[in-house]
Amino acid sequence: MGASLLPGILVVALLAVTLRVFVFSPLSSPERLALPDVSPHFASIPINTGLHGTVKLGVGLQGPEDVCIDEDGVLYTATRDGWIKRLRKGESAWEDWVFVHNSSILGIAASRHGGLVVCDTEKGLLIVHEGGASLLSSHVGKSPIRFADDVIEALDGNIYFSVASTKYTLSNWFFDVLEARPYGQLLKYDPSTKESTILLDNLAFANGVALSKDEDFLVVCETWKFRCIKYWLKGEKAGETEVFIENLPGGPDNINLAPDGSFWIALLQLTIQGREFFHTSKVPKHVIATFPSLISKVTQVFGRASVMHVGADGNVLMRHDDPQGKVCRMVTSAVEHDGHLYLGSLRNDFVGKLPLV
Ligand SMILES: [Ca+2]
Ligand SMILES: [Ca+2]
Repeated sequence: MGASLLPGILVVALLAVTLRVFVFSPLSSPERLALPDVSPHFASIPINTGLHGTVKLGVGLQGPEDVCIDEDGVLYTATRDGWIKRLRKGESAWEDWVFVHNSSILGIAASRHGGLVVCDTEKGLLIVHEGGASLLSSHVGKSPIRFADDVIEALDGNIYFSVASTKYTLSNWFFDVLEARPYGQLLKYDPSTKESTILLDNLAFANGVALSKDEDFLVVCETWKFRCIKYWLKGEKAGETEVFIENLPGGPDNINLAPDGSFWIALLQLTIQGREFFHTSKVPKHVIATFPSLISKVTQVFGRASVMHVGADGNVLMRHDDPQGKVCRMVTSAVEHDGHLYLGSLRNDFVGKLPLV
């Protein structure tokens, strides 16, 4: 009797799961994701354990996604508890600097006029000074700015920032990767008009933004296209785009200019070898989006950490990895300063400091 009931129960359970997946999946018509070719360019620079030499600056920080350093060498990060924290030169303890409001802060950049420009994934673009935070830009046209991700200020005062997704939010960002439809934007805030405008639309999860040393171009990362785009600001090609680097061995998160004009790009591991079908087939995408606890089972996005050092010409110079996430997990930002790399992460409880030798 019991044995004869079993197939029926299994069929009902299977139907219930199928129904749940297709009725409750938050994705609309996901696309198959084109995974990067394993380029010989990267094969010549093998995965290593270079990030194992990372020293932890402070523990107990909640997901310090981005880091930046001001003219005086003060290190800043924004943590999930709503604080912008800072670490002065020679000190060992992080100071609560300005309370913003909640866990929604991502990219930060030092402003030449003092303070920081800050991406708030719920409110838009903020300026943060000693006295507190105020809103610089909340709308582009009539649309509210949501999921601002990374920001950089140019010498002329213009502020460039990315919107990762106009559809999804920080808490369900991986749905944007699974849906694989481009909802990202590159925006420009002009302080003379106090308005934001769209420079580039239909980007694949627009993430890190960095200016070149001469500010003649900027680079914006497209996380799930495994590439970064160059957007010309000056010269004959002003307003045009071209590929800066592609087929990256991970999804680029934040990008930062190094003192010598090269760039550091933090990479997210969006796949696990052998489980690529979760990105290339449509049904598994709906399954993961319905049961998000599966994300860590089919990606190493929260585990392995990688940063790439790339020249101003887009050629790879070096990489540093923590393949098992032993010391650093999910590094989201790498900033070079004074012979060291400072590492932010949504998953670590410290900012990393890696000597560059
Ligand atoms: Ca930044
Ligand atoms: Ca980011």
